[in-house]
Amino acid sequence: MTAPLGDTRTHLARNHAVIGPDSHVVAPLPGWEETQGVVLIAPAMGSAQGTGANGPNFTQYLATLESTSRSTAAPPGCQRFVYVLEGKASVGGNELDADGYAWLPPDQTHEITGQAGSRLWVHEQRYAATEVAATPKPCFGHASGVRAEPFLGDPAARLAKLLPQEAAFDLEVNRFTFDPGAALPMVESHVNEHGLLMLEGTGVYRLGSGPETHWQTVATGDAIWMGAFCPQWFCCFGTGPATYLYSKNVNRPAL
Ligand code: UGY
Ligand code: MN
Repeated sequence: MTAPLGDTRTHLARNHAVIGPDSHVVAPLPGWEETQGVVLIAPAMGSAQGTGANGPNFTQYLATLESTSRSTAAPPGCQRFVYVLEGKASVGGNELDADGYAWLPPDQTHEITGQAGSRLWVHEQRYAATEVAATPKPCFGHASGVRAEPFLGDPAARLAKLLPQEAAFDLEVNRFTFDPGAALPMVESHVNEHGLLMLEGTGVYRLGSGPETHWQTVATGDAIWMGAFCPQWFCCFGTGPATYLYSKNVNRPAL
């Protein structure tokens, strides 16, 4: 979806944001060698509002690889999740093709390289250690190997949780697929934040409440930040299914 000259689909609000591909500005990625990318979601979004509101507690970005691109670490104390959108990448010695993914624990050196033209979605977030479990070891998988379950009993809305459902993880990364006409069964509002990337299809997202309510048609490539308690609802429309990939902070006390 493009926007007319001087217009944009990008929308910033106090507790949510939509970043449309029409407003992407490609730049060298800090922490990566010879790699161009686009930061979709970052803590700086909070100050962009000028309201003193909290921004996101994580960063999500797109990386486009050259044959010489390389990264060896996330920022100190941060876990890293890498999802291959297109092409092939080698992450921590594991060869991943499209829809393959990797989770890397904080403060552990690793190497990421890949074929020229490959595109990665990267999520970085400070890891919150817990007394109940040790920090997990690196974890690798492919979306095709994860069973998608009906969401709250609806077989037309199917949720695949890519990371192990264990207390040691303070992060979920999920793939959510909706058939045309399928929707979230309610307007959710929860303490967890989300960072989302539309992988395929079209739909409408409702974000916020009251005078802040924003309805946005979304399509492949759109990114959305939903802050804590941001009311949220999605319905898929169009001729085919819609799938999005999203993060959720989990398993840690709210206080
Ligand atoms: O996991 C979730 O909270 C999910 N149901 N939210 C969403 O899709 N916006
Ligand atoms: Mn949610």
